[in-house]
Amino acid sequence: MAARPVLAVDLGGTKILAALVTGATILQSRETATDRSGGPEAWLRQIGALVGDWAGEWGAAGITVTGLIHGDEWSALNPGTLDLPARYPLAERARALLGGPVALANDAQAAAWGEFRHGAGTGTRDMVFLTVSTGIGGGIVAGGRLLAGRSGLAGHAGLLHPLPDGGADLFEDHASGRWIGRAAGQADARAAFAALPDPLAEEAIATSAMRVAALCRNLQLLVDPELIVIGGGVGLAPGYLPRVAAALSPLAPLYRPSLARAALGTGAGVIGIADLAGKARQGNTHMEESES
Ligand code: ADP
Ligand code: BMX
Repeated sequence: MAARPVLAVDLGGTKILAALVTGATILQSRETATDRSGGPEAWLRQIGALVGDWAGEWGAAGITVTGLIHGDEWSALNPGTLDLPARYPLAERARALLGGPVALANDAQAAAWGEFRHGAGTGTRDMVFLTVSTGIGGGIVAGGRLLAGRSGLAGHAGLLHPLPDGGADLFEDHASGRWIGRAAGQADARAAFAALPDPLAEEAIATSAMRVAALCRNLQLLVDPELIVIGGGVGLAPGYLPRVAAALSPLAPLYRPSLARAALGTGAGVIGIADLAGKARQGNTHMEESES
């Protein structure tokens, strides 16, 4: 008998997306705005309200979140992206909410896995995924394995320090969707894109794209992936990826990243965590599994 779908949730700094997923197919999905001033209990209640009437329709569950997943615990690394208490016991609370084990992963790592398994990264062995969204997240697949790293940090490109003497400054605070909204004098990045060709919006979006291009260049030197896949609300917005690509075009081929738009679009995270949760259901609880 075919396995039942996986209940997959992607909790970001701006939106919560819940879906029933089989393989690369999103059978149903629902979305709500993240209650940014609430806390983890409020966000779990939001998830409960989104998925409550799907009870009985799924056979495994996974939640992917902005922030650090280390074992069973969830912490913010940049509270500006989403503020939550350190070492929140997400595995235990999610299990209580959904009534069974719940696979967990960072949102960009899960999206990297989704794009590798079913999206733009199919057929590669080494790829990097970047989400340009509320913050900027990253995930690395190397040799067909999703890297979590020693503590779950692997791929956290948005937390790079932009300048050696920049103190606590973080890269994403100079390029993310939150930054674009502020720099463009708009409510958020979506409004900045809608305001184009307003010069302030144009400058903010172009500057973000130029900085993300520099990030891609550095990632190429560190990982030398076959592909850098770009997703997230800003990364997928019309005109953003072409601006990043244009900034990279003068580079010599050795250093120039191959860019691709996330083929799974905004569904990369839920498709990735669904795959990881499906592996866990089969008794393969190790989250950094190779494709086989
Ligand atoms: P999350 O960060 O919760 O995963 P998103 O990937 O949607 O959510 O990223 C949110 C950011 O993307 C916000 O800054 C938002 O304004 C921006 N954004 C969302 N949709 C669009 C769009 N269609 N065009 C431009 N920017 C968008
Ligand atoms: C931040 C960090 C990452 C996350 C990335 C993208 C927090 C709360 N989040 O760098 O873990 O992957 O933002 O998150 O520290 P998003 O909400 O923009 O998708």
